[in-house]
Amino acid sequence: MLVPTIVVLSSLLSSAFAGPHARLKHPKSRPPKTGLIEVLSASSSSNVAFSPVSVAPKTNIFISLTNDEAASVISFLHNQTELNLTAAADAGAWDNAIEVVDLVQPNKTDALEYLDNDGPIPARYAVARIAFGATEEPYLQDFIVGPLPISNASTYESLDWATTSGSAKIRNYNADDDLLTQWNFDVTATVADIVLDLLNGTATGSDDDDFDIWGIDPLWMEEIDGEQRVILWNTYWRFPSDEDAVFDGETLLPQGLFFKSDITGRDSSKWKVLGWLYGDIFYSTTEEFRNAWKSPDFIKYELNLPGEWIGSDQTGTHFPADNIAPPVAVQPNGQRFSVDEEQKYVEWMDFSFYITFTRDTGLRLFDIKYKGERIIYELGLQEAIAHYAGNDPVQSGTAYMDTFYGFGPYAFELVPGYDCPTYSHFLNATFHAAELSVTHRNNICLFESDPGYLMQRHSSSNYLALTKNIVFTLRSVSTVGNYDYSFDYVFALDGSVETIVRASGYIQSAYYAKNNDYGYQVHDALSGSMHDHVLNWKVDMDVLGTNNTLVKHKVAPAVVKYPWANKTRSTMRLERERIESEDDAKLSWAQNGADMFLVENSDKLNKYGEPKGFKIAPSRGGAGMYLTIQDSPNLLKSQGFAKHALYVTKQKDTEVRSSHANNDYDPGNPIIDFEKFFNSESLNQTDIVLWVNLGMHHVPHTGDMPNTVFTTAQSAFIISPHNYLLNDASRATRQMVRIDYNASGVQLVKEFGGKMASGVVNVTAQQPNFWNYEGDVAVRKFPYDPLHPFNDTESIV
Ligand SMILES: *[C@@H]1O[C@H](CO)[C@@H](O)[C@H](O)[C@H]1NC(C)=O
Ligand SMILES: *[C@@H]1O[C@H](CO)[C@@H](O)[C@H](O)[C@H]1NC(C)=O
Ligand SMILES: *[C@@H]1O[C@H](CO)[C@@H](O)[C@H](O)[C@H]1NC(C)=O
Ligand SMILES: *[C@@H]1O[C@H](CO)[C@@H](O)[C@H](O)[C@H]1NC(C)=O
Ligand SMILES: *[C@@H]1O[C@H](CO)[C@@H](O)[C@H](O)[C@H]1NC(C)=O
Ligand SMILES: *[C@@H]1O[C@H](CO)[C@@H](O)[C@H](O)[C@H]1NC(C)=O
Ligand SMILES: *[C@@H]1O[C@H](CO)[C@@H](O)[C@H](O)[C@H]1NC(C)=O
Ligand SMILES: *[C@@H]1O[C@H](CO)[C@@H](O)[C@H](O)[C@H]1NC(C)=O
Ligand SMILES: *[C@@H]1O[C@H](CO)[C@@H](O)[C@H](O)[C@H]1NC(C)=O
Ligand SMILES: *[C@@H]1O[C@H](CO)[C@@H](O)[C@H](O)[C@H]1NC(C)=O
Ligand SMILES: *[C@@H]1O[C@H](CO)[C@@H](O)[C@H](O)[C@H]1NC(C)=O
Ligand SMILES: *[C@@H]1O[C@H](CO)[C@@H](O)[C@H](O)[C@H]1NC(C)=O
Ligand SMILES: [Cu+2]
Repeated sequence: MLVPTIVVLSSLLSSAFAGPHARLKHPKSRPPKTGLIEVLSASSSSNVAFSPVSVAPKTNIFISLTNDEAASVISFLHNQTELNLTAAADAGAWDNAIEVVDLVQPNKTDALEYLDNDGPIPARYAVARIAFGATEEPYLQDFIVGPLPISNASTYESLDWATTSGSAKIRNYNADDDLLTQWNFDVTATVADIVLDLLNGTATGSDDDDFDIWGIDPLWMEEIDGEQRVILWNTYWRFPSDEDAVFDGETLLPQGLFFKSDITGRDSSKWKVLGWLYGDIFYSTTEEFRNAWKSPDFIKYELNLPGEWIGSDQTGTHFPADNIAPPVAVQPNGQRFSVDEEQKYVEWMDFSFYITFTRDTGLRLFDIKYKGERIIYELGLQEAIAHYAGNDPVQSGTAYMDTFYGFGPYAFELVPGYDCPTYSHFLNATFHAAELSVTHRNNICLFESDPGYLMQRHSSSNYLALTKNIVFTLRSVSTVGNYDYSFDYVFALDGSVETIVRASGYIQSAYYAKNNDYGYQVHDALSGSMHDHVLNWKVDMDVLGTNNTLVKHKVAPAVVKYPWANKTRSTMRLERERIESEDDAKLSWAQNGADMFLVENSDKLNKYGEPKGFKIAPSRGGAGMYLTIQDSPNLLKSQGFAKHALYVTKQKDTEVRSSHANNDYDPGNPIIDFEKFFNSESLNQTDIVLWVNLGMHHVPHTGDMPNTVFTTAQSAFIISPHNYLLNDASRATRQMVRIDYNASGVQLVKEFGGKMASGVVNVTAQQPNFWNYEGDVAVRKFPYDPLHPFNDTESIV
């Protein structure tokens, strides 16, 4: 294909002051050269056909376990008689069973040897998370299994070196789901008349129950009579009514009645009810509660009932002209990035990277290269906290650590035309849990788009120079229970990489009674329970090698005496500081954006003597980056990564993640306590890792009903070249135009070989077919029968 040539006009005399752009005080307008004829011909472009299929330069050593690998690990473990495993499909609370199998990412030194120095390919290892139920003291433990493929050389051992506690084991104080469900019904039965009177419904375990019963997460440990007891506060949630049944808005239907249980041990006959709460009044026995309820001055509160308000369908008078199709994006002349689907490797413009996917944290990126140089070794979510508050114990006691539930299992298929442009390139992802390998079809999308503003523009009375802004996005969305987290990694032509999280879905709300200090009333008997979201990312940057330093360049007020003035002057100046020790490495974004944080390689100077680096900065949201509650009684020692906006530590193969999916079982004795990463090590020109938080203080208001909207519920950070190149890298794009003009009109249109979209696009043919939505594919691993997958749209953790 020929690149279109440039419009050439015969030149006319120029006028320095003409047109609407003569607004500079002292315009330095140079007349265009007379007689100029500018032709950029097709020969200036390479006409080699672009291939949207690439071949990864190296095997993706980070790629998820294959189904066969997972199956062989599971088979291998079942052969270890001392583990006494039961097939997950048959396992109950008193059995040992494999919960999750995933890749142990290779150690960085081995990975770099392979990637950079033609070293050997690192051996693959799996982690198997096993629930040990066949004991009075149930626990979970991670084992490292390998090398893969399984051979006589393969072994398994506790994955202790990837912990800070020294042991990959954690106690499970809540192993008996079935007993707990029965317990809840039994407790409710003792007050069935009161529940019917106050809440107008029943919870007995039958199909026509009105209420679901659940409560705090994580469980509490409380010292009672000198003994550590396991405490659960529960509340009643109403099921959405039949007519609204498709909407799972149960978290909008808290009922305001709470009970406290001591559920210590595995014998539920020894469990106890420790009290009731209604209308902000605590009753320490069921009898006390009953007597109060019988008394004439007992105050009853309004019912929080389901209805149309729970649904998210279009409602009310629609907007004018809204029956007309809105604009759509198209990719008129084909895909401009390339993908190696098998290796999950992507190239776009100056960037390349590898993708992987895990059960705990979903999508992750490795070896992000820019202009052929690695800039980020690893970029991925670590943990997502949602910490609530309220006048009731369930809201006060809720602090989800969502990797416990996992981002992988809930990263469902995306909908073209809605989640991603119809022309997106979709990828599948697989995770292995409960001895199933589940493939989410089309749950990752890649697409280029025009963000709707230019990369660059300038104009004078003589010319305009305009550069298009085309960005490349990698997206996946995880619906963890009531919330939908959308994750974007956005690459830009100027060398920036932006990490964005957005939240939508149903809020978890609170009963309204006496709850005004913890949120707004958002429906008849409902309070939007205030909460903090903190999502932690590992950002292992490598700027021109692994020896890097985090520096803080302060935009600081100063009073300065200059030789050219007799009086001092109030001014500002640039103050450079180095973060040279882990002792100084718990950081926050300065007020008024006064601190610029840069990851630089102090040994690699540009030609002006400035170290080459990348800046890291918040780029969206900014309504909260760390927990308001700095000493959470729910999270205890598991919130170490969420107390500041960002952290920097020395890279260690033993410090792989800032959190662990099993910390939630016993947050006071976590497997990984991030605080323990800090031990005064030098951060001066060494391999450093940034741990960056995104989030928000979410105080839901009526605009969150029935679902939170992405527009305000978003947060992001951006990494961008800083004295790294000698100019703005986006100058390399051809998608720009210069228009020279004077009072006689346009004198020159200069283009650079970029094509305007051409041809006819049949947008009808691009309409998505929503009937193609298929859900997941699952393959049972034990016994393993890869030829008989089955469909399962239910999430499996
Ligand atoms: C505009 O520029 C052209 C080319 O230099 C020149 O011929 C023409 O006279 C100019 N017009 C005015 C109004 O200056
Ligand atoms: C486990 O044992 C079974 C039966 O002895 C054998 O067929 C299978 O190959 C073994 N699996 C592994 C991974 O060693
Ligand atoms: C093995 O597990 C079963 C339950 O699956 C249990 O009954 C049995 O006692 C366990 N055996 C040993 C030796 O722990
Ligand atoms: C594994 O060990 C068995 C028994 O010792 C032996 O027969 C077999 O050849 C070995 N396999 C490999 C791959 O070394
Ligand atoms: C209570 O429930 C009954 C049966 O479902 C229903 O008929 C009645 O309208 C409800 N009362 C209130 C106040 O909602
Ligand atoms: C995704 O999975 C489906 C179903 O297994 C398969 O047909 C399709 O080829 C896969 N797509 C990619 C890009 O791997
Ligand atoms: C990093 O710095 C250390 C000493 O500060 C030096 O020994 C090492 O060679 C450097 N590594 C690289 C890759 O430059
Ligand atoms: C400072 O003040 C003295 C006395 O008024 C004057 O001579 C001198 O020029 C001043 N210096 C500057 C830098 O303005
Ligand atoms: C990876 O690093 C850990 C911690 O240093 C070490 O215990 C482990 O053996 C290493 N793994 C491999 C495959 O070398
Ligand atoms: C930190 O590294 C820089 C650049 O290599 C060096 O100039 C400086 O002396 C180092 N600081 C310390 C405390 O070692
Ligand atoms: C556009 O596509 C639609 C749907 O595929 C098709 O029915 C229609 O004929 C196409 N129109 C043109 C002009 O090609
Ligand atoms: C999975 O679902 C597809 C589409 O509904 C259906 O054609 C296929 O038979 C199902 N496969 C199994 C094993 O149920
Ligand atoms: Cu929220």
